[in-house]
Amino acid sequence: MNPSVSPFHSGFAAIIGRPNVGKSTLLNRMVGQKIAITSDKPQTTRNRILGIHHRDDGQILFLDTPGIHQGRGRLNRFMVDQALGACAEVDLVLFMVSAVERPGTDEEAILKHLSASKRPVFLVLNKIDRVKPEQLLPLIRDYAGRFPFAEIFPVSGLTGDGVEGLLTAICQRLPEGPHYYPDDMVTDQPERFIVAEMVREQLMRQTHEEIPYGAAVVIESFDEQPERGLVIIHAAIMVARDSHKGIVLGKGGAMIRNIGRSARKEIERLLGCRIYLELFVRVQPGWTESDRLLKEFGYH
Ligand SMILES: Nc1nc2c(ncn2[C@@H]2O[C@H](COP(=O)(O)OP(=O)(O)OP(=O)(O)O)[C@@H](O)[C@H]2O)c(=O)[nH]1
Ligand SMILES: [Mg+2]
Repeated sequence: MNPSVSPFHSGFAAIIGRPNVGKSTLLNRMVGQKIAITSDKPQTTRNRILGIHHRDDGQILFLDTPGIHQGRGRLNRFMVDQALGACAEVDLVLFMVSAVERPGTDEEAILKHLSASKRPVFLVLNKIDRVKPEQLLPLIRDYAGRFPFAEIFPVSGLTGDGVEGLLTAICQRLPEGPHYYPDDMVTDQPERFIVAEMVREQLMRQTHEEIPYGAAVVIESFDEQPERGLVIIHAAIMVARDSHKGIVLGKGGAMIRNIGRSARKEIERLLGCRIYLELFVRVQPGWTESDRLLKEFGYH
């Protein structure tokens, strides 16, 4: 970092939007490291996740949030509260939409909330790699007619197109401020949390229908053995029904072995050492509606 650059800008930017528009993919790109899990299924992210972008002229503290949706139940309510609550605590809101779809009632509802929050809002039109340039302009006009966006950025979190310009503009909008975090820190999430998320990512990616939505992952032990260059992790996959247990285990244990193998590779990349990962499945009927269990599984 170049200490002679001044002034230094720093502050918070929340990324909000419907599920599956690409918020976590963009967060990972802006942070330069995978800290948030992603999948092609909606409602992948469940917690607010801090990701830090460092640059010579500033530090941007991003809050990735769960997709805002109409789902009922306590877990869903927790997720939407996380997202809407984030808007109240930041300097800037990035409202992300998919360039592939027209705005719908979900977008309208979110914009209504943003009108009340009084923060400057950037429109981030994501997935532009999937549309022709001539399709973008009408969409931009449509959104610009619905809300007084401070700025509008077409980007692709997948290819990185447009992301540098977005980062520069965000930094310029932030107030002058200190280095809140050391230069080598990309998130404040504990390693155990990210590890549990990486197991859950594979559940999101490899299981179907209601199973990933009724699953949570709890790290039961995390035993670092630096002399062997090894971390031994025991994690429990909580499922909502007896019938889900057999599906997560798979025929002869094939499914849980695949989940474990894929998660282990990601965790080894994250922690930079060998991992021994042991997975179990436990049935916890109705956990998504129990305040006590939601809290126990990290949703509080
Ligand atoms: N083509 C394309 N796909 C993208 C882009 N960004 C994200 N995706 C894909 O969109 C899907 C959803 O991405 P996520 O980053 O998990 O979306 P999210 O908004 O965080 O979703 P929730 O956490 O469920 O709210 C994944 O399959 C991504 O690979 C993009 O710029 N272009
Ligand atoms: Mg997400």
